[in-house]
Amino acid sequence: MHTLVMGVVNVTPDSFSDEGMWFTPEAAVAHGRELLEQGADILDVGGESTRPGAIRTTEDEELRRVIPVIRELARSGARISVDTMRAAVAAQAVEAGASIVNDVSGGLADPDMARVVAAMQVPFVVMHWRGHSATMQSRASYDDVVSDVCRSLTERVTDLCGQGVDRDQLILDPGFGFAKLAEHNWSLLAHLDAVQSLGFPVLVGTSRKIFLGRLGVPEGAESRPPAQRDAATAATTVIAALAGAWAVRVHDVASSVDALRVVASTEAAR
Ligand code: PMM
Repeated sequence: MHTLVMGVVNVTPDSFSDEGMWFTPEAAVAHGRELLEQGADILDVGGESTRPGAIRTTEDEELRRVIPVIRELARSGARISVDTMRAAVAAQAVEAGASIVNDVSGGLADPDMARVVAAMQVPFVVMHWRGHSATMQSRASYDDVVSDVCRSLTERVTDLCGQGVDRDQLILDPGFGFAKLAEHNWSLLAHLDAVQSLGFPVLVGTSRKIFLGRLGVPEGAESRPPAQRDAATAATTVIAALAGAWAVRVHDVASSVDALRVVASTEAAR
């Protein structure tokens, strides 16, 4: 089965990776349509920035940002995931047409999330998470990042299933950049097979993240700006696809769609 492309539609003024370029609902909808034309299989609509150090958005503001965008994009037939840590936002988003809930906290940030997701019976992305963005980088310490992340994800699965979520709803994500240093991100990328072996679909979200912005940059020099990290992102898409990932979450859809064409053509010639 080929890897899907989930295009990012951030309706935020401060997302690190696209600097709030799609902040108005009209701009976000137009951007979502453009990503669909470029070959996105899913659009991931989010209204709260999770960049390292970010302060939380209120629930009302999050709803105000994402619901009109989801409603409009769903009307044109797009498969939509909502990127939220709030159960109330997840519920209203699904009502407005989203069919996947993508929670970077894996149900930890909101005690109601598991119940709501269980009741709605939609796929639920459970990402490895160690606390909110304001403080997460102080928690980037692991004995062995690959086995620690796999163990935490397994614990989340047990907890969520205990709260009524069906195993078949779950998609796992190792959480690149969330309480992770560059070395942790590279280890996880190198050992995606360990995450795959947990037996769930895997989502990989490396797109434009800071560890890619450090590539080829001397120590002490500025990282490359996010928009100059797309070739590196496409390379991680190839690695994810070869490891059997269910989907990649990317900002620049066109380059990852092309990267996946390379993988498919090579596989077909074997
Ligand atoms: N990364 C971001 C936001 N949401 N969701 C999942 N499942 N996995 C991720 O890695 C992830 C995410 C942060 O990136 P952005 O600010 O560019 O959206």
